Amino acid sequence: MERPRTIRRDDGLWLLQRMRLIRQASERIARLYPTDVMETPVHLCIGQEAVAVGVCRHLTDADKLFLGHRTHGPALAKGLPLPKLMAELYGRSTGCSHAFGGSMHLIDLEHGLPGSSAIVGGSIALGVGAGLASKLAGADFVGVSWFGDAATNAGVFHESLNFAALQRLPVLFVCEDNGYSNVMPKSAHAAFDIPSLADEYMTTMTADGTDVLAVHEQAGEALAQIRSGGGPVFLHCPTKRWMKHQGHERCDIVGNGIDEQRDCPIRKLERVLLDTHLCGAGELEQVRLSVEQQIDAAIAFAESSPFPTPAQLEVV
Ligand SMILES: Cc1ncc(C[n+]2csc(CCOP(=O)(O)OP(=O)(O)O)c2C)c(N)n1
Repeated sequence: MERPRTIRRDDGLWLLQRMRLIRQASERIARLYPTDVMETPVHLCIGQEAVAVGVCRHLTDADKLFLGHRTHGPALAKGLPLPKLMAELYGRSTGCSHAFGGSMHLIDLEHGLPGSSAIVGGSIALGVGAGLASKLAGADFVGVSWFGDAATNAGVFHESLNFAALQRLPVLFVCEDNGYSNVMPKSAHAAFDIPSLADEYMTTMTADGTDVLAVHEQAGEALAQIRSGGGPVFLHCPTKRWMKHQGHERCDIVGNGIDEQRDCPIRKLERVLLDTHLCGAGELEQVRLSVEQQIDAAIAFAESSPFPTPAQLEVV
């Protein structure tokens, strides 16, 4: 389907700012990581920013987002303050999980991030639980289960989709499908087509996960259906992971099909903003510079924060 190439200026700028925040923070983490200042493994999402940002533009602080191991992008898109993320990576007590979580266990209750799971597939039932809680309480928040393509192999995936569909729960399932489980291609780990299988259970939509306008549009439709009581929706977003599965290096899988010029979600959005005269080149550069300043400040905050003490283990 042909995607719209226009967007409201406030939406366009928000999407650009958040994607730049995720991209530039990730690039900075990649540069710092080999110096051993971070007390945690990191799974970066460079190239995948459009999925996080396009979905989270439609979420409120009340909506509960459950993540897996590749957390930084969706957490920042949902509203986790960058200084609290950086401090967590640096293992400092001012981190969002008081340094007891690390990159894969980010918590920010104020912004609807109750927790994440390093167990592949572990986030899926948690989003369903939040959807069930919302329904039972007569509340209007949505549970969001966020996972990669490999998580669809887990038994809990099928149980969760089945239960959410039967109970018509307010749940959005987001499959950020980068085509790999670590270095294993999808053809070697899934004997099924993910959206076809999900479609057996519920309304299923697919959006190009390198195109933030496509994700933004489909996620908007999905959440409108969910919020109006129409039951759960599965959003499948094929995308590209530019980095190795874990750590600071670029992905070197032969035949991974990545073209950083063609596939860059930020370049794609900037082109639309320029072509539609919503922004000028100077303004785009201002966004980039302002994000660099935010990153500098976040790192200074992390570096100047204390490490946790053993006594803090008992009070958090
Ligand atoms: C149950 C379980 N099995 C294996 C692992 C090791 N592991 C960590 S990440 C990963 C790949 C996950 O791929 P996917 O779910 O597609 O997410 P992506 O890393 O591509 O974002 C694996 C196998 C794990 N953490 N949990």
